[in-house]
Amino acid sequence: MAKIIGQSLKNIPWQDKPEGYNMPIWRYNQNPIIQRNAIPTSNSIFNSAVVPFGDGYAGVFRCDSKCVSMDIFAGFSKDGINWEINHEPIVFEGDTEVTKREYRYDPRVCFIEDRYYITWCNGYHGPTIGIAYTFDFKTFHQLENAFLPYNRNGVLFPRKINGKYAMLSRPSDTGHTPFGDIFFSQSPDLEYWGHHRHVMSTFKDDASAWQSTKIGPGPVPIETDEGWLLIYHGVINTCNGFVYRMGAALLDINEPWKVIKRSKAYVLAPYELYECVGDVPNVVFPCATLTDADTGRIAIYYGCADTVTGLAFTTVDDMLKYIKENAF
Ligand code: BMA
Repeated sequence: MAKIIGQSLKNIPWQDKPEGYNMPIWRYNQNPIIQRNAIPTSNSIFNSAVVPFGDGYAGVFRCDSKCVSMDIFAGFSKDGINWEINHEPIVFEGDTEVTKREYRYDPRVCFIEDRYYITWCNGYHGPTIGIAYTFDFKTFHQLENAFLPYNRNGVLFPRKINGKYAMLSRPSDTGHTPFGDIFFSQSPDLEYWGHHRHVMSTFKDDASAWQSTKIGPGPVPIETDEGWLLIYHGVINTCNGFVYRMGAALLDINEPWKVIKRSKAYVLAPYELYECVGDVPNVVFPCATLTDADTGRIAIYYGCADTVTGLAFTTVDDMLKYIKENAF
């Protein structure tokens, strides 16, 4: 039995694996949990992140407006399934050069030490990684952008590693990025990032074609007694455009740029109608997990077809077994 190293979360959203199901991740049977028009101004609500907060949950949600302007909104839930999302986007305090909004999307939320950090794709003369923190999901303090443009998918580790804050990211371009590998960066203070290390690349041949165009980190990595469990997205370019699937890998606990094992088979792919049909078809895009260290349960929050938000379930044992069985 593998173990999650972390807190217990007795009220984690959960459904048992359906009888006879042979994939490591199964969907909530009432998906999608957040509809595209859950707030009055939204065209779509997807690629969003949640964390335990108080006796329930809080989250940061990507809501694209009916002008198709991308911004991030705070929200709250008692059960992790039914969400109340604020009708106004997050207002950040901080240096106005940095808080000046171009666009904001694809948030992640990570609790480190005493506060919640939000990272997101932040427009600053091109996409880069915005960072902010909050204690209460009411007041948000924005820090310096982590990198020069162009970068996307900045994902913090939930604790310092070798005395440094740590982040995964995916250097990119100004457009829809027809390339992309995952890198690891370290910082003494969450402002100055360096000691960059390559973590993993795409596969250019037939061995794992679903991740042949680009890959990017998804939810905050999950600490286990066998290494960091990383769930990520992988993309293939087809005659009808990009298809986004979910993959998984196990990273070394002290040197997370070293990949211990990586699955060549995807762990979740767009199969259901709400994943295959929407503003951008054929996209599953994971941005958050909730975990319960007592039971090994994992709840995954993911964007579906750039339109709605889905919930899915797995366990640390299911994931590690599948990664090992399907490793290169
Ligand atoms: C990526 C990001 C994601 C989006 C995905 C599919 O480049 O923009 O926000 O879900 O494309 O459109």
